[in-house]
Amino acid sequence: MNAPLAIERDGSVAVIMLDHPPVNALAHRLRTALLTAIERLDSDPTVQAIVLHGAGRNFIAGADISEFDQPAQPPLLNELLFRLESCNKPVVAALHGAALGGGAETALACHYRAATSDLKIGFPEVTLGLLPGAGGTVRLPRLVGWKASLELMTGGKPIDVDRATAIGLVDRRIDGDVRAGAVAWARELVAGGALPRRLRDLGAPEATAELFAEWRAAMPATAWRLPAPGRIVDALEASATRPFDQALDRARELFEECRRSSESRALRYLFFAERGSSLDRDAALRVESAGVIGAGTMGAGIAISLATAGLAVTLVDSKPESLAAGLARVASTIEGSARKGRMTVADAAAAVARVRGSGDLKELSAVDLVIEAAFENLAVKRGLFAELGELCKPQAVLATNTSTLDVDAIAAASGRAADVAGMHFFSPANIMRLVEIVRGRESSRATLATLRAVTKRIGKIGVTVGNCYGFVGNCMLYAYGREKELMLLEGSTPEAIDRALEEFGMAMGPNAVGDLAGLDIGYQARRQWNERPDDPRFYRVSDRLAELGRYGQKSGRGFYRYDGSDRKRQPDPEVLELIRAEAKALGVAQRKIADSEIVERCIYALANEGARILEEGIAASPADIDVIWCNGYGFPRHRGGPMFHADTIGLAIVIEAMRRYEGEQGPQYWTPTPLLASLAEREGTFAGWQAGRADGV
Ligand code: T1G
Repeated sequence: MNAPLAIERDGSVAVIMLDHPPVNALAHRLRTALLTAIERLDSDPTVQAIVLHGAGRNFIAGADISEFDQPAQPPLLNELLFRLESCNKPVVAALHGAALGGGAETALACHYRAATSDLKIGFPEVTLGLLPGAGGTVRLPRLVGWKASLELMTGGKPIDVDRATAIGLVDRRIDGDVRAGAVAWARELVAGGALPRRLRDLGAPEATAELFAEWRAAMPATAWRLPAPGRIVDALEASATRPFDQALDRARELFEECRRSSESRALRYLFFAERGSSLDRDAALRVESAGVIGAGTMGAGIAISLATAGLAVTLVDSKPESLAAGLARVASTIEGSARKGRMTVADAAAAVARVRGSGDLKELSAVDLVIEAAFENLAVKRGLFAELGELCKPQAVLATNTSTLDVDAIAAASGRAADVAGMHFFSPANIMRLVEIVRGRESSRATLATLRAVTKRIGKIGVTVGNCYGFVGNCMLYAYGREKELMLLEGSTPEAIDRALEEFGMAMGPNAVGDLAGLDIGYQARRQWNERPDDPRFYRVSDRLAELGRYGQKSGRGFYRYDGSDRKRQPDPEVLELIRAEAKALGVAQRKIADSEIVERCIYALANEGARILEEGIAASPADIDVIWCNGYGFPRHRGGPMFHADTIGLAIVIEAMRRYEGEQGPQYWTPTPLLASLAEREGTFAGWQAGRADGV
């Protein structure tokens, strides 16, 4: 294993070049080597200044997140940064790429900070349920003040070099070779007799007594569901009211409280789960051009994602008016991103220019990748893939965006099934991060690796899943939705169910989601499902609403009314009457249903269905299921996903509740999946089961 850093001399300036792939995370071995290097250079009389720089694309991506579940090993980052800041000669941070979390705190412990244009500096700890625990809460306010510190740390979003320079976090922008620029600057500093500038020597800026109380009051209610945001404010407040070292001690205490929380464990679990299995880069084919078939909402969204990531895109639609509308949507959406500051105007113009329209499939003969997003009908898709199989070049990968149809049936029509797989985007495709990559029976390794690589390149999370009805996400959605539909008939209401699940942390309750997606869409899909349970109560209310033309937001009425100018959902007495009438017709007894039952039945139904999907090999791991539900269905990230959550509750407790519902509801839906039952029996967890499989146990 190579050394995690190297010392390079440039005359009287010594450069510490961190080299700890893939992102220079401050793992134990890097901290140890860095401490040794600092002590050596600080005591070397021939060294007049030190530059700290990172090899690769990043400065330092932060502490090593994987170390937080193990006992901390000295030197702790706090100690290391105290020693770095204590150097008796100027230390210049040469920043590029990511300088995040502990990486930003390391930059703060340096005396001077230079950065290139690709800098992304910030404090994302809050997204991991943590807080900056290595001095950031004490040093940062001394440099940029309280408001910027509160924004950066409770928001967690990195900033670029211009913003960092504007607030004083970066002293000097260097375009081009930041290492060389920093070395030249270090020489200037030495020549000018500049001394080390230590933030710990500065007093904390004045803070009004109300500042932190006002900040707390302004934080959204959802921020208080997590341990970190409030504790970040506490840590910063301690910096305003206590001497440096005591404030640092307080920050460490608060950090430890966060680190031990189940929310932080869940968020750190997801961080690695979302980076999943290896990208199999060696097998991936090169993709620089793509064709998208179908210029509707999904096709345009997919085209936007591809073009924004730098791919040349040919958007094909046989209807000129649909194509024109699709191209207009692509342009307006990308230009809108520039207006919102998400990309530069120049980048937006370049992305729009990368998308061209055509009415002729033959224009796709030379593209590297085709993504079909045509009408959700098997005959239509099979016809298209038969043509694509003929006209596309041999190395092209052919993907279908189907959400419910059999990928194998579509692949077979192409005559080259090895080149075909599913690429199930979630709507809106340019926003939602999740893509289910559906493995067909004959999908080759190259095809799957190529789709994984393209998904990563367009900034999304690709999860490879098996080919069954609804794949993983929508298959589990039926179990979740089934329970809420049954509880409507049993006496609950759309607003009670949505409120209970939103309080649990779901981004949106299932009835509101149905109204958003369109109740007609679900209605059509259920008609095509040949394994639909033989139960007249199954999605009875959703079906009745769709049959009445109450499709949801698009028709102004669904589970809710959307009359107001703000289009906010309003309870609708007519819906309650309809539900009661259906319940009466079905002979379903009415009762009051507690929030706890609503959450248990919907969430445990997910875990049980997830266990079945694992047993059948449709999902490769519980973590894949959790990534799908947290990125495609709004499952609360601080609970880790349905499988992680079930582990956290305890499978024995989950099974006990399921047995209770089995007694009340009957065995049709509540018989525990054998895997779940056996794990509960031996007090196991889904995570432990997966680890055992990984070890080949
Ligand atoms: N620790 C451990 N591994 C990390 C890591 C980290 N901080 N960051 C990335 N990796 C791994 C990742 O798992 C993947 O591994 C590979 O690097 C490439 O990652 C003390 C408490 C830097 C913007 O939250 O945001 O510091 O899959 O695919 O798209 O107070 O990684 O290859 O095996 O994301 O180019 C705070 C997290 C930590 C930053 C690069 N820092 N990382 O994006 O690559 S807490 C963060 C990122 C902390 C201090 C506090 C991104 C990136 P594998 P990738 P990328």
